[in-house]
Amino acid sequence: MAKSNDSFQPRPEHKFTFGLWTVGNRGRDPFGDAVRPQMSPEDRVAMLGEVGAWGVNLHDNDLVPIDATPSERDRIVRSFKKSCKENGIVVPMATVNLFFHPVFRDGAFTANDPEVRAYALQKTMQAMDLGAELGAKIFVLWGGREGVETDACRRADDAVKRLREAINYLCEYSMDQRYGFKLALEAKPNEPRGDIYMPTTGHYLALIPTLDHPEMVGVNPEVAHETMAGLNFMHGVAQAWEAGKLFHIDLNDQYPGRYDQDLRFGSANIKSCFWLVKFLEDVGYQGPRHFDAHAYRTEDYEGVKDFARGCMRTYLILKDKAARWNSDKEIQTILKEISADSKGIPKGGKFSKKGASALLAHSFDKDALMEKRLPYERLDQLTVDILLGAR
Ligand code: GLT
Ligand code: MN
Ligand code: MN
Repeated sequence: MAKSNDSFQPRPEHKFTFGLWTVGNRGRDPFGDAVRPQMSPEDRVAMLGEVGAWGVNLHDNDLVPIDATPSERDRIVRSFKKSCKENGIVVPMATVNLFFHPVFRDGAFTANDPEVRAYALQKTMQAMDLGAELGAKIFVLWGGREGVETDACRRADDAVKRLREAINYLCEYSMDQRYGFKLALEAKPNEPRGDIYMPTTGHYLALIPTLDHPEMVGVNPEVAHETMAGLNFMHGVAQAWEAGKLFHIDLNDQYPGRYDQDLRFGSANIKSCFWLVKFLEDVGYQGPRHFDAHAYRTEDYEGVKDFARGCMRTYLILKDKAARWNSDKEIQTILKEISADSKGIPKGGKFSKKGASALLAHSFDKDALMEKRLPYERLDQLTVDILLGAR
């Protein structure tokens, strides 16, 4: 119920995480150069500690440059671990960058050149080594370059087969090394490719049961990506949750029909973000709340802190609103009424011959059914009242 503003302070149990690439984002876009200076990974970790985050996630090359020697790598990792420890920051998730280097111009696991595919596997295994060393248990795969501008380049079902083969391989590697990773697959419909394979979370949910180790693999849905596809994000999340596949989540915000904006959580569609937070809290999602977003290009690093604090604060405000919604008497009464049971009517449920005969024999009073009110206007307005602080 009504809580003091202190309840909007992030605490470790909220499991708020940020990508190293998010707070370190320098504001480069396809048309303009960086607006913020480079910040070391150690300083980014210190910033996350300062704003009250619980953890940091990273791609291999957010930390270790792609051409680092083994001894450079070890030195970098040592220093990073030290700064995580000093700032009380954990690393729950790691991932691999298979999109930045030009070698991935035709994709990584789905590229036509078998040598590129092999390099992508090697790079991912090394990123898994790095993640495991930092204590990560979730490994995200976002196939940003796995797509096409022209479908002349390959058969789309061959791409699916190549992707499956790569994921199977990586599951075996994780088991062989006893890393205990759960793989979380992240969908996106387009950008940077014209079309990306596995454009939505639903596509990945359909791929997973066809893998050799489906129990190891789930999804990492991102608000912005499903919104770009014009979908109801929470519905996708709910389906993933119901299937036991919500291994991770990328929170941010996005206006539909635009480039991938990765806006501060809750800055564009408060109402959809509310339903999302309410869903996650209602079902008791225990994974990290990861913000894959970045500050406006107009900000300096003080503004990046405002951005990071804002993501967490909005989540906690919406969590509080969800608790108010759940304990609102009028809302609860409406909810009870709209799904009230009419006694003595045969139902569907689990099939039985007897039940089916009873159902077939029953005569339904459609007019009476139409008399039952469905006051969704009122229900929605009550939601809006709560969100706008009028209730
Ligand atoms: C990149 C992308 C994100 C992915 C990251 C993981 S990298 O920033 O836009 O959506 O989650 O590879
Ligand atoms: Mn993401
Ligand atoms: Mn994004």
